[in-house]
Amino acid sequence: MNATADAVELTDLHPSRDDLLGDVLAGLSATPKRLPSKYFYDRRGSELFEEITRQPEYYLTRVELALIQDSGADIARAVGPQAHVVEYGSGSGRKTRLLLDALQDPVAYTPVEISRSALVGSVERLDAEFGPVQMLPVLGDFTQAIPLPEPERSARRVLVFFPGSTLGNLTDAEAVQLLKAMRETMGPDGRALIGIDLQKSADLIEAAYNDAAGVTAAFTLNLLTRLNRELGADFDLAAFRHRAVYLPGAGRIETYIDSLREQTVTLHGKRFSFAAGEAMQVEYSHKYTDEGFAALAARAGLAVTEGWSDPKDWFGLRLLQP
Ligand code: AVJ
Repeated sequence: MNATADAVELTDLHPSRDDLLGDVLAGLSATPKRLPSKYFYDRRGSELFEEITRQPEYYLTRVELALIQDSGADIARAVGPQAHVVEYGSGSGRKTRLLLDALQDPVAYTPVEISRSALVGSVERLDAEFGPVQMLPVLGDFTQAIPLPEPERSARRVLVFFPGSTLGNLTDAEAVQLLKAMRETMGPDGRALIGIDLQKSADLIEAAYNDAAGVTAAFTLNLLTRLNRELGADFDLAAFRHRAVYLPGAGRIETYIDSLREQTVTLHGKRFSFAAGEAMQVEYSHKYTDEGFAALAARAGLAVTEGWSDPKDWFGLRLLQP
C-alpha cells in the first residue's frame, strides 16, 4: 500500500485501530495489567518524547548525539561507502543527520517509524538537506519484518541504524526476535549500528525517567488520553500516576501507571476494575553490560565487531554483523 506524502513515496504499514484495540484489551485483561509501550508514540506522544530528550536528567539523547559526532569518522570507515541506511524508529531525525553527514556517499535512507507525523516531518527535512540520498520511508511497526524498498542507485550494503536504546524497550526474547529480523533485513553482508544505554547508578537512571518538570509523567499518561480518544475509553487522568523504578538485578527500569483509587474503566463495552494502588506495567527500558548485549546479539546470530562509548561509559554504540 503506497500513499504519496509530497514528493516522497511512503510505504504504509501503519497498525490499524484493530491492532491497538486487540493489544489493549489483551493487556487490560492480563494479570498484572500491562499496555505496550509502542503505543506511546501518537502525535502528542512523539512531541512529548522530543521534550523528554531536552530534559536535563535525560542523559541518553545528549550523550548519544555527542558519541555519533565524535565517532563519525570511525563509523564511516567501518561501514564503508554507498550504504542504504535503514533506521528503526526514526523520530525527529537529529541522529540520522549526524550519521548521514559522517557516512561516505550514502545511497538511500529508509526510516521505519510508527508515528506518521514524526515520519513525514523528518523525511521532509532530511530530503531537503541530503539531495543525493534517496528517501524511502516506511510507516509501520519495526517489530515486524520489513520489505525493504529498492533504491534507484544500487547500494553496497545495508546499514540498520537503531539508536536511542529503543532495543531496551523489548524483553530479551523480543529483542532476539527483532535482532533476527534485522539480520534478515540487512542480509549476509549487512551491518547494524545499535545504541545501548549502559548499566550505571540507579539514581542517575531513575532521575532520567522521573524528570523534575514532569514531562515523562505527561508522556506516560498521554497513553491513557490516546485510549480515551481513539478507543472511547473513560480513563480519569487525575486518578492515575506515573512511576518508574530501576531494578539493578534485572538491569532495567520499569514504568508503571498506578491507580490512585479503586475504580472501573470502560472500554469497548468491557469494564476493567482497578484496585487502589494497582500498578499497570507500561514500559521496560533495559540497560546493558557489554557481555549481556554481546550474548543477546549472539542468540540472533550477530557478532559485535566494534563499539564506541562516551568517556563515562554511560551509553554505547555497537556495530554488529552476521
Ligand atoms: C525511546 C526507548 C529511547 O526507553 O529511554 C523515555 C523512551 N520512556 N522516557 C527510553 C522513554 C521514558 C525511551 N526510548
